[in-house]
Amino acid sequence: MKKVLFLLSLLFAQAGAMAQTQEFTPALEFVMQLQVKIQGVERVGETPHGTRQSIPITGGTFKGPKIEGTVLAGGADYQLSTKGGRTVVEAIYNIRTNDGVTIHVRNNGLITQGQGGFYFYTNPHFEAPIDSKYNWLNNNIFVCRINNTSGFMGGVALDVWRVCDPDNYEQTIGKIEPIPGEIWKPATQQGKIEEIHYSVMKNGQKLNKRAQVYVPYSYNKKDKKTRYNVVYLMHGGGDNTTSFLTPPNDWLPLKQVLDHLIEQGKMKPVLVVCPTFYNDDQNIGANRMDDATKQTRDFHIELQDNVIPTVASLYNTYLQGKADSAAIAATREHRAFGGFSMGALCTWYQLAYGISAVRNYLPLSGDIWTYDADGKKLDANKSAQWMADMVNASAFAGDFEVYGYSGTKDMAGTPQKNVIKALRDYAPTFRYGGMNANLRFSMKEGGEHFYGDINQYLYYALPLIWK
Ligand code: FER
Repeated sequence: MKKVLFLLSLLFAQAGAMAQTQEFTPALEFVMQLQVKIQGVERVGETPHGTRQSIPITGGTFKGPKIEGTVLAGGADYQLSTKGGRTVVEAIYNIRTNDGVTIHVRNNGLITQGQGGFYFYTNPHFEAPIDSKYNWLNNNIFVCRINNTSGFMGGVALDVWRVCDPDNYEQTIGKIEPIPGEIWKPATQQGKIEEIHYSVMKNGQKLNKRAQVYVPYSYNKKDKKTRYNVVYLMHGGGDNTTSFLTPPNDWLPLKQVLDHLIEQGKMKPVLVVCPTFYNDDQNIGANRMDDATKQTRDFHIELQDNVIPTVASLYNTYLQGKADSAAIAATREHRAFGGFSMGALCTWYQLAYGISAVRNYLPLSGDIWTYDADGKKLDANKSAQWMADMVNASAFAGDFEVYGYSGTKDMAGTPQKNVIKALRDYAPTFRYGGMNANLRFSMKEGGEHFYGDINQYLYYALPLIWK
C-alpha cells in the first residue's frame, strides 16, 4: 500500500509540474459507427444503488475503415440512474466481423447533463481473439459518443474513436535533395543498352515482345562467376520499352544515373530490364488506359513465365539452371520491380500477385487501384486492406521491401501518400519507420509526373536495395 501511494504521489507531482508546460494533446482516430438495435426495457426498480433497468440488445451493424460486421442479439445495456438525471451505463454484448471473428464488447459510461447540455460518453472495452487481425482492439483505449444525427432508427447509433498520439505522418515522409551536379553529365565508364526479344502466349495468341536492357560497364558475359541483381522497370500508360532507357526527351537520362552510381561505387553493378505490359509496344494508342489497367494487373504472369526466364538465359543472373517457380522464388531477393505511374500500379500488382518472384519494390508515382463489384474504384483504406490480405495470404508476408517515391506537384503524389499512410496500419506485414521498416516513402518538393523527376528518385532509391 505504501508503495502504491508513493507511486501515486510521483504521478501527481509530475502532473503538477506538467500542468504549466502542457503542450501535448492526444488525438482521436475514428474506428467505427455501431448501430445497435434495442427492444423493450427490463425494470428492476429502486435498489440501494439507484434505479436499475436493463435494455435488451437485439442486433444491429457496425462499420468503419478497418472493421465491419453485425451486432449479435443477446446482450443488454445495464443502466443505473440516480437523482439529478445521472445514469451510469454498462452495455455488454458481442459483435461479429464480416470475416467471422466474434468480439466481446463492454461499453461503460455516463449519460448526464453536462455544462454544455446532454452528455453521453462511454469507454468501450473490446475483447478480440489475440490471434485474429483485430488484436489491435485489445491494445488501445477507445472513447465512444452517441450519434443523434445518424438517422438510424430502432436503437442507438454510437461513434467509436481510438485515443492515439497525433499523427505526424507528414513529417515522416522522406525529403529528396537535389541530385549532385556531376550526375547531369555523362559518366566516364558507360554501360550499354541492348534489346532482347521473347514471345508470350496470351489468349491463344502468340505475341512477339521486346525489352530494353541496361548492361553495366564492367559486365563480361564470359565471366559466369559474377552474378548480377536485376531491376525490372515498367513504363507509364501511353509509354513503351524505351521510356526509361532511351527516351526521345532530354530529361536526366536514367542510363547516366546508373553509370554514375556504379562508377562511384554507390551501387553494385546491376542489370536493368525495361519490358512493357502492352501486347504490342509499337501500338499503344487504342484503349490505352483501359488496356493499361488490365495489363498492369496481369503482367506478373508474363514476368514469371517469360521475362525472368529469358533474362536468365541471356545474362549472368542469380537464377541459373531451370527457371521454374521454385528457382525463381529462391532468387527473389536478387530482383527488384519498379515503375512509373501505370508502371507503379504494375509494381503494386506485382507485390500483390507475384511476391514470390520479387523481394524489392519501387512504386514511383502511383497508388493502388482496386475496385468494388460495380467497378467503382475503392479508397486508399480499402486498397491497403486488399493489399495486406493478398500479401498475408502469400508465403512471403512481411518478407519484402517497398521504396515509394513521388513529388508534391505530381498528380499521383497525394494518392500515393494516402495509400502508404493506410498501409502503415498493417504491421507487421507493412512496417513503416523504425529499425525494421520495410515500407518507405519520400516526396520531392515540386516533383512532377514525368521521367525527369522519376530518374532522380532512382538515384536515391537504387543504392538502398542491395547494400
Ligand atoms: C496515380 C495517378 C495517375 C496513378 C496513376 C496515374 C497508379 C496515371 C495516369 C495516366 O497514366 O494517365 O495515382 O497510380
